Amino acid sequence: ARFANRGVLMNKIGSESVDQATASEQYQASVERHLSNDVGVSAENARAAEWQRAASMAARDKLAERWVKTQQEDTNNQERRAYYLSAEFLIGRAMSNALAALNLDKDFATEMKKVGAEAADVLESEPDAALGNGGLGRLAACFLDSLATLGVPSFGYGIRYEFGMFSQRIVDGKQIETPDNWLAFGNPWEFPRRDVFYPVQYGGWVDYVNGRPVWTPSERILARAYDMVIPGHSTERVTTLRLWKASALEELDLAAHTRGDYFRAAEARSKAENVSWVLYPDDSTPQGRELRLRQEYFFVTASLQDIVARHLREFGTLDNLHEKVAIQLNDTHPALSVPELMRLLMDDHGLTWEAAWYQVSRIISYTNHTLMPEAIETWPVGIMQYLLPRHLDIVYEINRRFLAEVERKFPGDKALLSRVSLIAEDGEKRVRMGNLSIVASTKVNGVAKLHSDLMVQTIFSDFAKIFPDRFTNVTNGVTPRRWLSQCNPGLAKLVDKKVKGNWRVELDKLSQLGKSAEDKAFHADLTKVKTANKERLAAYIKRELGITVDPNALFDIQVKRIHEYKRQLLNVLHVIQRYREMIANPEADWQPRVHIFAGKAASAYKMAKLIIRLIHDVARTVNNDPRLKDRLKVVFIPDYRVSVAEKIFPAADVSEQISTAGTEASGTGNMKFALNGALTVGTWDGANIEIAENVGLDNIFVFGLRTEEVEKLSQEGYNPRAWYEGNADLKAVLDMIGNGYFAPEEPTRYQPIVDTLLTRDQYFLLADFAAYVETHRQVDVAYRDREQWLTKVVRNIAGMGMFSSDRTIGEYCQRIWKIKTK
Ligand code: HBZ
Repeated sequence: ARFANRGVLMNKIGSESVDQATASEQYQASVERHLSNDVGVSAENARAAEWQRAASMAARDKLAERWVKTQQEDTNNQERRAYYLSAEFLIGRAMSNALAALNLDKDFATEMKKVGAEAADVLESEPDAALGNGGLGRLAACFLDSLATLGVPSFGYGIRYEFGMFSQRIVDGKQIETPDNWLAFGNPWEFPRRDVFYPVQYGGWVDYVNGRPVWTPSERILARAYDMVIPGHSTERVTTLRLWKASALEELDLAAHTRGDYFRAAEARSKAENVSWVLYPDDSTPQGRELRLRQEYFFVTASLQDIVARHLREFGTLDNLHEKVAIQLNDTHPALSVPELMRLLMDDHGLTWEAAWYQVSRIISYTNHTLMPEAIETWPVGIMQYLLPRHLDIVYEINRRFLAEVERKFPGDKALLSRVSLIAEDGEKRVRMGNLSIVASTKVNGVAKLHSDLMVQTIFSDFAKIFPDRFTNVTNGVTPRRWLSQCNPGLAKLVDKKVKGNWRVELDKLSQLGKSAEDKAFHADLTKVKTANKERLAAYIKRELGITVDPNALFDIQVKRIHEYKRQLLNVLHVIQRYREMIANPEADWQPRVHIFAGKAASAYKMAKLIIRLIHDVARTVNNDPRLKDRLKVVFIPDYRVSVAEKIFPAADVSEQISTAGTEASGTGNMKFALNGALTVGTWDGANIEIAENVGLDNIFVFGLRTEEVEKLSQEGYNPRAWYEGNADLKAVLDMIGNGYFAPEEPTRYQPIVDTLLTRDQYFLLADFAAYVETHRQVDVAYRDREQWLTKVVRNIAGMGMFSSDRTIGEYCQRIWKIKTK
């Protein structure tokens, strides 16, 4: 049958053109073939998930052709490649994106109709690949999309976690984490590369034989490659995401098995596989667990061995490695790349220290994603000594040479030496992974202008003095394919009508919308699309939670990881204040609103979990108070993830981006909201500032303390209790929380929240409360003036051109990796 098919195919290729109709028939035939040959069910009996597998396998075949072609081109061209090393890739679903990239979305719909399956259900049955926590991981996924689309010779490297980000269930208002078994039904998108594997070694000791170091490890496992093809858009180019799975060197300890010791035999295997078993579900709070360090080294060494092997295959020498390889460290999680690449070059390939360092420092660059001191990675020297003794030696030697250089440049500054040292000596000795990354890097970048400025003024100010040319900014971006074209087809269609050129790959073209900013007919079209999107989200909320929300109300949305610095709690304070005002004056003409929250809390983060619970208790109280007549609703959407985000962003009227100024490195949700026509209520923080510059200050609601003001207040001695005493509304709101108004069955439930706010309020919620509430009054007024509001909406969309991850990747190519793009 296969050959018969091929005959048909050849005939068709032979004819004038393989036109769309033929490609369409081929795809449809391929889906049906996969359904019977690989999934093993008949079309009559297939369920949504089975069609999903068959349809994705058929798409994957097409991608494989592009993959082979791309690989061939890159091998032939011998241009520099970019390697993006990241512990996290938050991909989400692959299907819609693949179909769009292959231009098969219509054919897929036709085929599903033909066989009587519901296309939407089939797409919905795909599990998310949630191999990341939040912003950092999703950024990596957007970057892959842009690397492919820009045709950059590149690979992403990471870990094939068996279990990704936990699923969040809410029971009695409390978060319950359950394992994310995303591979339970197999992963139709991956290509296991059975011939690609590398040893990964841990432990043991280092001897010096004739002055040369010899590492004798005590443990050895394997890293096996699994590839996912990432398609580009409006191009046949793709990129590769190569993920490593840990496995035992031998599947079975045969000797133990023969002795009848089955437990011992299986033990080695499970111990080895442990390494890639689960994603650490902590966002912006690394914790020094040995398994995490094992994971970091695991994917670093496998990736670097792979890079070196590829280079040797292509060039036969390592002399020009630095000319052909650029490695980007996505935060410090892959920072062991520095000593590991040194080790590979010196110990395995015989380079001198100087020659190896020359290369390493031209290959590696580092992106920082946070200024929060508690989120900066350090590892106890003791754990490093035990797990990676050779690497610790190398780190010490890098440090010795580096500190000698600093001493030459800034003689006698002992305090400086101790601050920039790669080893922290106060208390338990620790390796500072940020410092290690900086010292070895060609470039170090932050992820938005403010963040990059603060980075060199605060946490890395000493390094900015030592290496003034090393620091730079590359403002984040998001892929307009997933975050507009695919998630908001209604709006995409309107944009298609108004904008000349391919905005999907040249997002700057959106600026053409500016001339329609005051066009009433366009406003009417936009309103239709937004209402339909809100209806869709309302239906989802109804289905998931049984809560009815009115699509005509203003949808005010905050979705992101739950973290004190992101201030979901400030949002809640405003909701309670609004509730108070409404019951005090129920007859007033209140703007109906739905306040939507979603996000996960790290499992050990008590305060974040308590905030989730408070949101639920406030929701219960407000949603059931008849005096409000449904004009105020509060909704917490559980299990926030990429596929849920795709339903949420298109439905927002107002986007909440309210972190304490100076704390949110960039934010990328802020960009997705604005791109989908929501207006931002935001602090002067992260990329909000650049969004304001691009959409115009009249079209965004900025409030609250600026970074300098926060700093000043802190210096002067911030006393939150004074703010509480000084504002009757604020006092009433906090008293309601503290008195158990929202938890009558357990009145002290939220005492810890009130206590931290009154005694410390580390993130200045009380200082920003009044301005925030006032800004929301202005939002209500602005929302009622429909034409004015829609003009602002258009100016937001029109101004989002620069926030494409294509622009971001273009800047990395030009300024950091020195790679040409088309
Ligand atoms: O990276 C986020 C920033 O908070 C956000 O502002 C920025 O837009 C985004 C992309 O640059 N940072 C993170 O998401 N950080 C982490 O996810 C993280 C995860 C594990 C860690 C440490 C940090 O151990």
